Amino acid sequence: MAVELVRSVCPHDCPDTCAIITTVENGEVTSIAGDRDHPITRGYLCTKARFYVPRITHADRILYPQARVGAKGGGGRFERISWDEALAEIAGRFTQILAESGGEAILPYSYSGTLGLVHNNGMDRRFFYRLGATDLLRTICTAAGEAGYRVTMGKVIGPDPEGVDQADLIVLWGSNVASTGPHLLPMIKRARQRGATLVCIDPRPTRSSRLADHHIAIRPGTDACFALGVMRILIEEGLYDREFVARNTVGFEALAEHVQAYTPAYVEAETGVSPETLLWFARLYGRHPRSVVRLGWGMQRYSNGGMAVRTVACLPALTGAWRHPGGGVLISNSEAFPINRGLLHRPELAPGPVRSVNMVALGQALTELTDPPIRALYVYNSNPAAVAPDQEVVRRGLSRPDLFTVVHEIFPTDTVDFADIVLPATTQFEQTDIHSMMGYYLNLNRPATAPKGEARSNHDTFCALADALGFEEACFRDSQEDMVRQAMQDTPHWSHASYEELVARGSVRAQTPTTPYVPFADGVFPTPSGKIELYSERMAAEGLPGLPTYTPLAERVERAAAAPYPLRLLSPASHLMTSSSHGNFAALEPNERPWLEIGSADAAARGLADGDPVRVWNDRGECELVVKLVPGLQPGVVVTEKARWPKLSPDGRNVNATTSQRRSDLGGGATFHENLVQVAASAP
Ligand SMILES: Nc1nc2c(c(=O)[nH]1)N[C@H]1C(S)=C(S)[C@@H](COP(=O)(O)OP(=O)(O)OC[C@H]3O[C@@H](n4cnc5c(=O)[nH]c(N)nc54)[C@H](O)[C@@H]3O)O[C@H]1N2
Ligand SMILES: Nc1nc2c(c(=O)[nH]1)N[C@H]1C(S)=C(S)[C@@H](COP(=O)(O)OP(=O)(O)OC[C@H]3O[C@@H](n4cnc5c(=O)[nH]c(N)nc54)[C@H](O)[C@@H]3O)O[C@H]1N2
Ligand code: SF4
Ligand SMILES: [Mo]
Repeated sequence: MAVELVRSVCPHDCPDTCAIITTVENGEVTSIAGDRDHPITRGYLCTKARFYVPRITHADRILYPQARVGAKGGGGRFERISWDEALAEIAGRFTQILAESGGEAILPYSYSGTLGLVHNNGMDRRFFYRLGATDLLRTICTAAGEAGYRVTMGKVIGPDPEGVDQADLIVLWGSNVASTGPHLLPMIKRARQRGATLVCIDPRPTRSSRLADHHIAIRPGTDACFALGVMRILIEEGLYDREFVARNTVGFEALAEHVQAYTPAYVEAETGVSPETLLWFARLYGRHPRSVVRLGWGMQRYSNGGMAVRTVACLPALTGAWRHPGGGVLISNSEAFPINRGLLHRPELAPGPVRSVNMVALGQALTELTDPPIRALYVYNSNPAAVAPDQEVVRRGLSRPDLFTVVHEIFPTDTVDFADIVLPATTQFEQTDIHSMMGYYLNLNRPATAPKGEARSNHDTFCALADALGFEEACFRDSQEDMVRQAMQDTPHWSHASYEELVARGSVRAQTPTTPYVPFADGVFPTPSGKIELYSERMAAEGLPGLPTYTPLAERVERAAAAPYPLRLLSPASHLMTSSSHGNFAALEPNERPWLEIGSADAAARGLADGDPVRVWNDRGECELVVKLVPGLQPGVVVTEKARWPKLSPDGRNVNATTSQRRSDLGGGATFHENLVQVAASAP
């Protein structure tokens, strides 16, 4: 028997980007394991990894191109067609639309099916630029927080994750790493063995809060208020690093004045956190400058989310946490050591300026946009019928008989049900790709097995479509390997890396003077002023608050008994899925149901017991869930998971039937957690 070990990378939307060793026997993948030698993976893969091998040969996989016959949206059937027929149909429809309405009548829709640079950041971008298609603003996940973080720090650059174990204080702030980025846990454990304290700031109990020394159950959407209250105490009690502040920040005097409004009483009224807890946390934070705040994306999925991140990002500037390895605020390192995106994307292929559509507002784009209306939608790496907000409107758009929809997928998702043409996609084990891991590493994925059926990768499909449309530019003939090389070409931090070295070692680390690297040690910050901006002139020039400021949520809870929607429904990441990916596997797990976590008082007020089916609704829509009593959950807050497969749910919908297309204050991000609903027992 021929046994081979191949290096793979987990492609799913997870900061950990595990380095995987794949065992291949007689050409088929038989098992996977985390790479023991990788300093971050350290041989561990999370619980979701058990789905990865069965996915490859699963009976439900889409293996051939298909064309829809009959109704859109689940009622129709699909018939097998050849790749040549599929490509000719797509090229023909696109050519007609280009001639009649222009490229802007075509909308790509993609996000995080794979995070690979080749299959999510390469030929696809070239293709849609060349077509002159409407530009998709990919805002559904991190846009608000990244925009907010940039205001304070200039770029999305944070501490080196490999320094986290040197911290004396670790704060998990709106971040459930035990589910959503578990490779931080061993680092946290090492820090705690040295005596570090772990605090979790999250409205609900989570797997992560259960590991923490202290859990601060903040009211959703009020983090900026809490952080400003902390700053007030730090300044009042002199618990800040005067020298660091003087040398590296702008706006301290104005901030010191401004935070006077954030009294403990006001903070308690807004956040629900008592003055004692506020004081305790502020002193803990102020007395432990060797600290890291691991900021998750949960707290920025609100109308005030950009400012919330901008505000929390000011905290380490006061204590000087940036001086220490691993210290500061760690939200992402996506801009720390950039790869050559320009060479991958080739924006110069565009025929001219084009309009943009924010992906959060897909529903509006498909139902309201004119001049030209969207006539063709091309979906890859995404499952909008499950993940996009305001699901009823999205479905209305996807159901339009005059919309030509292509969906390139591995599994028959809800979105596939709306396709005119379905294309079969490869899994990660059938393609070459390169992945950024936590900003600090590039990991190479090599094909372990031949594509199943007639599956084709995103890269190969866009090359074939470019050919069918007669695009003559040489860049449409680049191979997957060419793309890997181009990603590293002419980049300051990756010039030491080569394709050959990646093949030999699987992974390379960015060139940094030290490990862990301490960013900003030179005192230069990539903001307009060159310093950490406690006050931002640019924000003020845009008519926004120049100082970090708390603005209550737009979708406000009315505390009156007659309020129609008195509960805030959070829908964060589940433990067993990655967004909607693996939803078809998770649904088969014992005891797995679409849960609604609810606290004792809110359940009692509605006569609900554990396991009861409930209806959850607001003006936008409704979905059916099953009660899971969580006695420790604060009143007024209910929780479900972000993206179960609607078609595997009791009423064919998921939580996104209730979420809104409202955009955040900065960055045009999604506001999934802002969602107000009512809950009642389902009619029997
Ligand atoms: N297992 C698993 N892992 C995943 C994913 C998955 O679906 N499943 N998804 C991946 C993706 S796409 C992403 S973006 C990341 C997301 O992972 P995270 O960054 O952890 O983000 P969320 O899951 O949205 O929310 C994290 C926490 O924020 C809390 N939260 C909600 N509102 C607030 C608030 O106002 N303030 C505070 N302080 N906390 C709040 C939620 O209760 C939740 O526990 O995880 C990735 N990893
Ligand atoms: N209510 C609520 N909704 C949310 C969120 C929330 O917090 N609450 N979070 C949002 C967040 S953070 C995110 S990132 C989005 C994620 O939303 P999406 O980006 O849509 O991610 P997935 O749900 O994982 O769907 C990805 C799809 O791509 C397919 N795929 C995988 N690999 C490939 C490939 O190589 N080629 C092709 N063509 N397809 C492939 C997978 O089979 C899967 O169906 O969801 C958002 N939705
Ligand atoms: S989902 Fe995250 S932790 Fe799990 S295997 Fe993939 S990269 Fe690793
Ligand atoms: Mo995300």
